[in-house]
Amino acid sequence: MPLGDPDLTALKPVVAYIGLGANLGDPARQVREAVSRLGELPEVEVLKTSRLYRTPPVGPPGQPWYINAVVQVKTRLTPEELMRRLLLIERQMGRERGERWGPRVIDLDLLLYDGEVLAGPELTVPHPEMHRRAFVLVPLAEIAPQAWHPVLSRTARELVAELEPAEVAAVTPLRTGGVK
Ligand code: 5RW
Ligand code: CA
Ligand code: CA
Repeated sequence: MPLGDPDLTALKPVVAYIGLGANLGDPARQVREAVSRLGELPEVEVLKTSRLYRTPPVGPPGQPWYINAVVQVKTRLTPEELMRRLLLIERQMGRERGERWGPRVIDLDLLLYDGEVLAGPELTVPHPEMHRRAFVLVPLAEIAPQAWHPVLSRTARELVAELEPAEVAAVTPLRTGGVK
């Protein structure tokens, strides 16, 4: 690579976790579509995908329930560049920026990146809210109970255990496709 080229990639592939959420339009369809678009990125391999969960909204009252999921990916992108790709997918899928924590067609959050702690102007990793949110931690613990929060020094499973039981219980797998 010529000297001075911006290097958009980490040196070696790392594991990262991405949270997905939607509560406008056809939320389950949009979450599946976003997982598919993530996997189609040449620099991103989707290793694991959680089930889809129905979750009560956190934020301004009166919005519809969400569908949430978490994926584990392998990537050579830096966290900043990965975040840029997430925002691009959001925009391509019609996300409009409205009220903070308001309803959305799709939301992609970088939760964890290779055990790193980042606090920059455009990106904070781990995601600053993830450890309090059952809609993040329950699907994360489903696919990676040992995933490590490098600031709190806790696993995903331990963080779930520290939530209010009623908040965990409200996060329920979407029933889909089966007979009965
Ligand atoms: C807040 C995203 C905290 C991640 C936000 C966080 C939601 C939600 C929001 C979601 C449910 C942005 N996003 N409520 N409220 N699901 N149930 O995806 F960790 S606001
Ligand atoms: Ca790919
Ligand atoms: Ca977001």
